[in-house]
Amino acid sequence: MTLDEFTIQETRKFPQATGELSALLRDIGLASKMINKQVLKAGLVDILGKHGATNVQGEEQMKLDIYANDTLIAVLQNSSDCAGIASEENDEHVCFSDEFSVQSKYVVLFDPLDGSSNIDVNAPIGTIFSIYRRVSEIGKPCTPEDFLQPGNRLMAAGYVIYGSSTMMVYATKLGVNGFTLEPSIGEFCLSHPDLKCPEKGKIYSINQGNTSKYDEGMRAFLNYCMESNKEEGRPYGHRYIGSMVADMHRTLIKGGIFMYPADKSNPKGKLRLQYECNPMAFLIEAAGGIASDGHGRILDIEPKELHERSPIFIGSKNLVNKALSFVKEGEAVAG
Ligand code: FDP
Repeated sequence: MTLDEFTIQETRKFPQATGELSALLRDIGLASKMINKQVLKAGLVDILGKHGATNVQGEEQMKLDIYANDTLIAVLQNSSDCAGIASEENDEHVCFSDEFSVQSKYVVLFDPLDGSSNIDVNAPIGTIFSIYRRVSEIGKPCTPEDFLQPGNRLMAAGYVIYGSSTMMVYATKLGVNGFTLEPSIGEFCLSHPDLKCPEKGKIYSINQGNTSKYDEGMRAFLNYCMESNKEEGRPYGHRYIGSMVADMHRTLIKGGIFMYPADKSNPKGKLRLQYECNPMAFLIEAAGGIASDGHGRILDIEPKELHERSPIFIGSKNLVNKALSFVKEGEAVAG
């Protein structure tokens, strides 16, 4: 079953549905096929490497980042299926003010090419997206409030991973499904129906090189993961690609925990709430896992600004709960 066929079937479950959400998922699928084409030949053409400009986060933009960003914006604007977008690569949101787009009830947020420091070394990278129902008046241009909604109001979210194969995985409240790109027909085909994150995981994923910058609780949890305990199957395996989409894809399929906690240099963590943490939290919760910032549910955070960051602990219930108990204990000891 192709992505298009699947989204149409899902829409039929809701007689009142207009098909707009399905259309948006298909648009994102189309844009990601275009991005995938460039990613595949990145080493052959002059598209690999740095662009020279710096984005709003102060990071150097890569050429492929810019291509991915422009492609998503162009596809979503041309289709008139959404009222506006916000991108990790743009300072402000963009409203689509043509007569059809303003009638749409949705806005889309995306990180066009996440894990971009992996581009030059041929490691997996990805696109992360979120779809919200707008809170502004339909028929008028979208407003900043449309993009500052908590994750618990998401309608759909997901990612595309450009890895050994290209996959699109997305979640709605109905569940999580994965589609693999079949290159000979250029279609995403349902390959991983009704994905569930294993309740018990045995893999921890974190930039362990930052250990000296973590607080007591975090360091104690890492020691717990590394300690031997036959009955509990420890030490746990450590895997870290350094590309959130790739680390999360493994966490979803195999179970485990992915963490980017606060540390001395990044008191709010590194990852962006609206572009990375919320969509992944929505997806992992829909798959039966949990996601916290160390104190509460990621999805319940009220965003204050478009590019804010959040610590994240996400994945299988057993490991996330265990990590949170260590973090809390560490905070209690520190007073
Ligand atoms: P990148 O800087 O390569 O774009 O948010 C960006 C991100 O990658 C995530 O994809 C990844 O999980 C994280 O940063 C890696 O950060 P560290 O290099 O600090 O581990």
